[in-house]
Amino acid sequence: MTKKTIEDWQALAEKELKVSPDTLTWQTPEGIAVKPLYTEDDLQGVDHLGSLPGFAPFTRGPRATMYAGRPWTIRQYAGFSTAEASNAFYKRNLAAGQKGLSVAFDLATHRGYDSDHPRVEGDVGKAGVAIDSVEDMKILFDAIPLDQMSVSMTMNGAVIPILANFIVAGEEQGVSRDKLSGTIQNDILKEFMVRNTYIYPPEPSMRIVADIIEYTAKEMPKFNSISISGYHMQEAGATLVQELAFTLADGREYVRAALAKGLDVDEFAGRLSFFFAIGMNFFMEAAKLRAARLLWTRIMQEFAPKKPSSLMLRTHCQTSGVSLAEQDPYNNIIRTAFEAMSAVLGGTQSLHTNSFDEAIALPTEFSARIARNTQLILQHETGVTKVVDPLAGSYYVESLTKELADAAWALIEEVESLGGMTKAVDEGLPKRLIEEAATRRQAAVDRGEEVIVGVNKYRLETEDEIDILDIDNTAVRLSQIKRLEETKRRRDAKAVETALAELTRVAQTGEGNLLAAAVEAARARATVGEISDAMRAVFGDHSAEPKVVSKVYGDSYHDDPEYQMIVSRLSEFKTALGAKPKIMVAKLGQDGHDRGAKVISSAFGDLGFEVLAGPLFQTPEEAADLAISQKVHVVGMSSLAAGHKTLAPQLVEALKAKGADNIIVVVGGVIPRQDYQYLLDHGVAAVFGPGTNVLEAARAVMDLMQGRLRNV
Ligand code: MLC
Ligand code: 5AD
Repeated sequence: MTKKTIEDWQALAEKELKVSPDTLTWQTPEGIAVKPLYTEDDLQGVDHLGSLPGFAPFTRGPRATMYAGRPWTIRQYAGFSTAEASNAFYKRNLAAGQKGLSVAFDLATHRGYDSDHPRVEGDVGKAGVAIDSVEDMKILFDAIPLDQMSVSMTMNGAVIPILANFIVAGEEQGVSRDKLSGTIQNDILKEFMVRNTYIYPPEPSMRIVADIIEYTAKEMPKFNSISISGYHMQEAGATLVQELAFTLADGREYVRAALAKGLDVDEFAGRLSFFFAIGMNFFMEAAKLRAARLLWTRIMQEFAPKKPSSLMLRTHCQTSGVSLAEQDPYNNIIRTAFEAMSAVLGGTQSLHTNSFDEAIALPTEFSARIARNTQLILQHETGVTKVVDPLAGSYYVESLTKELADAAWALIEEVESLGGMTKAVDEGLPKRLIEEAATRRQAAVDRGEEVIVGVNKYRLETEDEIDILDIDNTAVRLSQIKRLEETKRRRDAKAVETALAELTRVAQTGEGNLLAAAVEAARARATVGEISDAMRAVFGDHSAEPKVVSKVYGDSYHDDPEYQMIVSRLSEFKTALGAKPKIMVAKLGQDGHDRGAKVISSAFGDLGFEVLAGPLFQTPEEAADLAISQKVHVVGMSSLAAGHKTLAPQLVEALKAKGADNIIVVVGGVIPRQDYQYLLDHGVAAVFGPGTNVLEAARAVMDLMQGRLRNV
């Protein structure tokens, strides 16, 4: 048989298709052209081929034997309500096959507020567990031996008091800090870009990161000092190239900050760790992890480390939350299983699989079981653990690995030309690029160009309700306040005062280590809020000016008649109102997840609304004042952290009390159907759940405005 050439294939394909096979090329959001066929020609110029797992540049994995030697850690992120409830949940999960812990804290804790603070009434115990002091931390790990169990803690804002509490909880369990194993997220740059649970401005925040790297390098050899995270970038809408580039550029910035403290690169580099999201682009996600390891080695070589482990990227992965839908929610089990398989083929060290009720609420016992079992089945039944890096040598995956690495490297160089990631974040480059990508994607989904089964295609006529976890936020708050009071009563007030004064001094002078000082304060039972405030006194609070991208959503629609109809209806409104219809998009409480708010602001702006993007972290009272002073017609409250049942009625009441009940309140975001009627009964005019098409939301808001106009 004569060997066929690519031209032969082209000709045959054209005969099959009746058009050129080039028409099958898929332009991904990354700007990568994925062809229908890859051959050995595509391996030309791929120079990482031939490397072996366990050796630099680690494309094939950081360990020589990978899962054949030891499977990845099944590490489910969880936390809700009180320390008692979360501790019991952890123990049940560990008994059922989970291998590592991963703590989700509530937003009050994230932002350095104790549970009795008036700004956090809607947030306590909602999106994670409430921790106010060592007393709570000890309960959280009760009967969980901290010398054996590795614990990840997702904490960035209040990272100093939380890590200090963990160290003291270990101590009081009889485990000295050198024996503690685990990871602290401690990645503040991405908070300024996308996740928004920062407290202090960038400069002191970077000192905090470096102090933690220093302290753990010297005192906690088994503890990973940071989890440099791209996950939240993808959740916020970033393309995979953006996620890859900005995460690695963040990593480089942290290395520089640690070196500036006088550390030797080999003292800390082996304990830097990473965290990526794994979405639905199956092969590209696996290739992304391979490319990440390749590029990290390249970046670290600049710092000339001597230990091979200093060049090695180890990572946790979580399946994508944003890829999951509220509609037909059992589809999410299938999505998560594919994403998990992709993370594993990419060589992750640790994995969280999301629960199918993700788009609606926190996991229930049942949905958490399915999520965990997805990993157990992968590990025990599919055979994927038996062979190291099974995708190696695939024409497509190898070439994609290189393409992703090249594209990300170009973006990393762009960041470098701005002076590094802190500067780029200051200038807003990553945030802007990510928000543009998010808005473009929303338009693609709304237009049905990107198919989501059960949402914009094959949608069910009627949806069955599913059981969800609902947390009695008031009960949690009251029990937290009770323990806070007890702790304060029992402690030596003088010792607390002295320790907090010392922490403030360390913050002020730049001498000494913030974490070391906070450990003393935590031991004396200073609270998370007090320790945060002792630094707030010097560092101040960070506040960000919300900026909204424009013309991205609108441009995707060009001259689409449906879109134009809304635009012209809005301009008729303008004539009737004597002003542009004005909407304020509000974020209340400590919920910093603002992708939805940003996308809505941007798209509504393009349609012709005047949009006021409210600042993050407002109280209902503050939002009402702003809405009234800015003369808005509508307030759209975006809620993703489960505070809606407390905060939306308070907003309605605040407007009413100020004589502004003519302002329409609508609520959008992660709102379970079970809560719609409650919100409507409390004065909310409409609720837009996950998966709402933006044009439909705009039409609904206009209908509401029209109704009010008629009533005037
Ligand atoms: C591993 N080991 C092996 C081996 N593979 N030994 C022999 N043969 C093999 N094949 C050893 C390792 O060297 C290590 O020991 C030990 O086994 C554990 O393996 P690991 O690969 O390091 O896994 P793990 O301990 O699970 O650590 C993974 C990690 C870490 C490095 C990625 O940082 C981590 O657990 N991250 C989790 C982060 C997380 O859960 N984040 C949640 C974010 S949720 P040794 O001694 O070398 O350590 C979020 C959402 C939100 O952020 O709220 O926004
Ligand atoms: N418990 C379990 N999972 C959580 N997530 C966030 N908070 C919790 C929690 N308390 C997950 C969701 C979300 C991602 C950021 O982390 O999957 O999308």
